[in-house]
Amino acid sequence: MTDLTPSQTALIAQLRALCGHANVLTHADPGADLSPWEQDWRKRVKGRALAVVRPGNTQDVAAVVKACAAASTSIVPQGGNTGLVVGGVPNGSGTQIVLSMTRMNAVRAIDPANLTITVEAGCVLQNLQTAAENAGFLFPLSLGAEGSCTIGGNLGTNAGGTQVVRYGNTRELCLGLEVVTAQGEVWHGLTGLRKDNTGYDLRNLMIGSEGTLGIITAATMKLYPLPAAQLTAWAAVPSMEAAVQLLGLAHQRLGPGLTGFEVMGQFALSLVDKHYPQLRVPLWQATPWCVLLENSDSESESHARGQFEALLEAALEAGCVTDAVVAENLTQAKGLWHIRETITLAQVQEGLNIKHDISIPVSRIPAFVAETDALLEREVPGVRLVDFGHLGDGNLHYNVQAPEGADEKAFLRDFEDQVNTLVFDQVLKFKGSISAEHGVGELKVGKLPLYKDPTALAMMRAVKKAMDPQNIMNPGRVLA
Ligand code: FAD
Ligand code: 2HG
Ligand code: ZN
Repeated sequence: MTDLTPSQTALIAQLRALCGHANVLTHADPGADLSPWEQDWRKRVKGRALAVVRPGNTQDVAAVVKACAAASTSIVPQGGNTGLVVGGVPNGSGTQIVLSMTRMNAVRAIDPANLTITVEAGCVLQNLQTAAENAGFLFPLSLGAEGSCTIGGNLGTNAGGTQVVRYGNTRELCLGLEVVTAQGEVWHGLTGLRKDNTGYDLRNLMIGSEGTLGIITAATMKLYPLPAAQLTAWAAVPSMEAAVQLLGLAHQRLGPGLTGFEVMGQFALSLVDKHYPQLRVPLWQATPWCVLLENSDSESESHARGQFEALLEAALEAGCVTDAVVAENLTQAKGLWHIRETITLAQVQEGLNIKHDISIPVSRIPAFVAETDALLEREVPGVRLVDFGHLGDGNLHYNVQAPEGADEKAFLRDFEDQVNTLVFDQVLKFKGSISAEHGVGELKVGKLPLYKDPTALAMMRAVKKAMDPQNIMNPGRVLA
């Protein structure tokens, strides 16, 4: 620890006294490797932490925050470190604490009559889903990173995923929070109430704040009855207009049974086919777009199948579907969903890329895609578009891959800003948002003021100043 200041050395000693020596990791430790906490998932940024602190309970979190506040040391909360916008890793200064929440992973309570589950923030999403299922309930939040992301990170980013069309974002699934404030005080907000009009909605202020207002230590989340049947279909559609038409039909015919509606462009699926041929992607070669739909039914499998077949027949007749397969069983359904979830990994295999996680009113998505594709091809000849996402929510992952054979680092250096500006200007024109579900983090912090309503930004700054006047909570993320 020779290059630390005396006050940093004293802080680390204090944190070790609070959380236990083994739960405070530093670069000076023998054989230390802090890169799992310092490197972001996309390998866009590698920061350097003063220390990684792993508290075991809420009182420890509060004490750590008080100690850091007294030492004017900033804190980066971290869950599973699967975030895609560089929000959960430290900056390069070597002065920030990473507060890793993964030791706080207990399921505290399940209340079957209230349809709620209370968990600690470091609980891995998949473990939360399993705990709910073991108690006979559904916890519907579902995303590709569910094996390692935590509910604290899901709340921090207000994650979306593949069931939003029916159940909403993480925000809609949360009833109460326990939070440690930037002053190290504990807000006991685990109410589990569905109605509470006693003033400002602090819960919703914390959700989606990306660790910039405080630390979520536990949450009370909604549970739902397990569906009697869940059926999945994979459909080839001739155009984005046809995909939107199919969505309308699916809403009409399935009502609340429509629990998933994903669109996948041909190039996105070709990457899965190229890098994961064992997954056997269906129907992709003969069509520009495929759609993955899910029908959840509270009656029976045969009822769900009947509804699904009638929907697909109507869609074939209307010409918005050209071919389709319905999964015969759960294993086949999981296989189809696995293909969809593998697009992100296939894109990583193909090389560094530029991500745009955008939302546009569903009705305007076909025009957005046609116009923006043409503009990009004109500006960056040969550019490859990895276009897929949660069409049911008006959320596209409009990702941009370097032209075939191009040097990907040079591509990012030379084109990232230009491509972002082009796409975000289009998003503004179509009255959309530059972040639908991944958040702002550090990657979009410079762009936010250009695309967010100035009055909204001013209110956000006022909230941040009031709640974190020392600016120690994840500084430089969301707001510059
Ligand atoms: P981290 O990455 O550790 O942190 C994310 C942010 O939350 C950071 O700003 C961090 O400071 C803050 N944070 C973490 N814990 C807390 C806490 N306890 N209190 C306060 N702030 C906290 N996102 C979607 O919305 N939909 C998807 O479909 C989706 N799919 C994905 C697929 C893959 C393969 C990957 C790698 C990511 C995907 N994501 C998706 C990104 C998504 O944001 C994360 O997977 C998840 O929500 C982040 O959880 P985490 O625990 O990993 O958080
Ligand atoms: C998904 O929907 C995730 O799979 C990741 O949000 C999207 O890789 C992406 O751009
Ligand atoms: Zn997504």
